Amino acid sequence: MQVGGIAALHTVLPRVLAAGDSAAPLQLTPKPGEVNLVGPDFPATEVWGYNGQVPGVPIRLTHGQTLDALVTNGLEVPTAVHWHGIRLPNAMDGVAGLTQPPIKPGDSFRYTFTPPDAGTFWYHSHVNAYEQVGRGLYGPLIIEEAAPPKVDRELTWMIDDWRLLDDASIKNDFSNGHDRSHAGRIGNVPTVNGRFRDVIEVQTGERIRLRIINASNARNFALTFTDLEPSIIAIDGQPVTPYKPEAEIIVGAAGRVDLIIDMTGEPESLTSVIDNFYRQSFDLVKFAYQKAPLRDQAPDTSIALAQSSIPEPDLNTATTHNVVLAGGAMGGLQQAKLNGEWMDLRQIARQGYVWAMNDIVANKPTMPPLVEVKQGQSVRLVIDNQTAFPHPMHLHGHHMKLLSIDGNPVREAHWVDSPLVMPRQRIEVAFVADNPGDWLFHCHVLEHHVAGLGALVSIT
Ligand SMILES: [Cu+2]
Repeated sequence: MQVGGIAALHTVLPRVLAAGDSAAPLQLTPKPGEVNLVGPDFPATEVWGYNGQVPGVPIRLTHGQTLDALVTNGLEVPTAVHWHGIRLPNAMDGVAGLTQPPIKPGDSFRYTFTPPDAGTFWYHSHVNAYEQVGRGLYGPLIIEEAAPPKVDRELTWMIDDWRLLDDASIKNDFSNGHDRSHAGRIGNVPTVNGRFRDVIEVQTGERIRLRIINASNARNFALTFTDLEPSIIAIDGQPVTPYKPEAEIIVGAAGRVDLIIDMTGEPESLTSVIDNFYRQSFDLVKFAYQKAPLRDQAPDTSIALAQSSIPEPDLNTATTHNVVLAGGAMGGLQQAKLNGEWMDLRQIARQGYVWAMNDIVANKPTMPPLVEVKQGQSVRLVIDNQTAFPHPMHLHGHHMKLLSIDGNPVREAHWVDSPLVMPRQRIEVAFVADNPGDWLFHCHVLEHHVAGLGALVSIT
């Protein structure tokens, strides 16, 4: 293994600042492109990407800066952009058919908002997302803290997996019946920033901040860093008291984790980052240490982020809503309501749906709300996964405080926007419904969402 300079440019996403209050808007064009995902022995893969790249053009702002993006649709199908995890005005949320009309081919839509929180976020298509995200329409959205922890280097990893044929082309079987009713579209080529089995150069003694963003349609990750001991400093973009996890680091579909890693390996050694969420574990990526160490000992500066300013829910006055996730293969769902009519599962499945939330199958963006509250009300959701599959449950426009799992309080209640609810698990979250509008609440396994696992939270 030849280990050269420290550059490793392909893993350090270039810095692109969206225009603030002065210049022209950032031009964001979803369009076809070609990316070599698998490596030099394979042809490039035809993808859809923002400005033709995968991941899409990186957007970095400093906290308080306004995002101003002009999205011009360079595809032959309608699209829209959702800014995942940002507490933004409803009209900017990018859910076609709910918060805006779809952007037709050749048309433009201008998104402007000022993200209220620093952190690690992402943006992605929200029109036929199971196909558009699956073809590569996603990018990182980083809001920098005013005073971030001091590190030697910052890396952003957008992790994804692709279902590719032998010629490295994308298998065109989006949202097939099996994916809808089982674990979603799990691919055969996991990538980091659009590269399979990448090797990232590091230096002994180096301190790295690693922002991991899971852009997969369906794949969840459980990562170990072999002999390294990363500290988790943020989950879903929001700060947590730094801690070293005892087990794997779970990054569910759509989830994010920020880590501080002190590179403690020997010069010229290799360290694997291993996933073992599913039965077969694999090396996602490798670190390759350079010959020259950077320093002997890890720095002793603080790695904690400033606390978030999201309003705390009042659990004494919160309204409680039970949310039962049901359906899918081996789920035992007998019947549910589709278009307001009770039907048995066979009738529902004939129309392509297999999941229900509180017995209701989501089949269009506008539906009677699952939760309807006045602005400012504290809301507690008890999410009960009665299915045989994990579901990352994403609430738009808000962060929710994760309080308990199966009745046991979590070690530190923390903010989430896409908590992964494991099979037969029950989690409790709470939030202040302070952002008016109709917001999607849905499973971020994109095949599950299109097969009925979604609902609306309406705040007036
Ligand atoms: Cu799901």
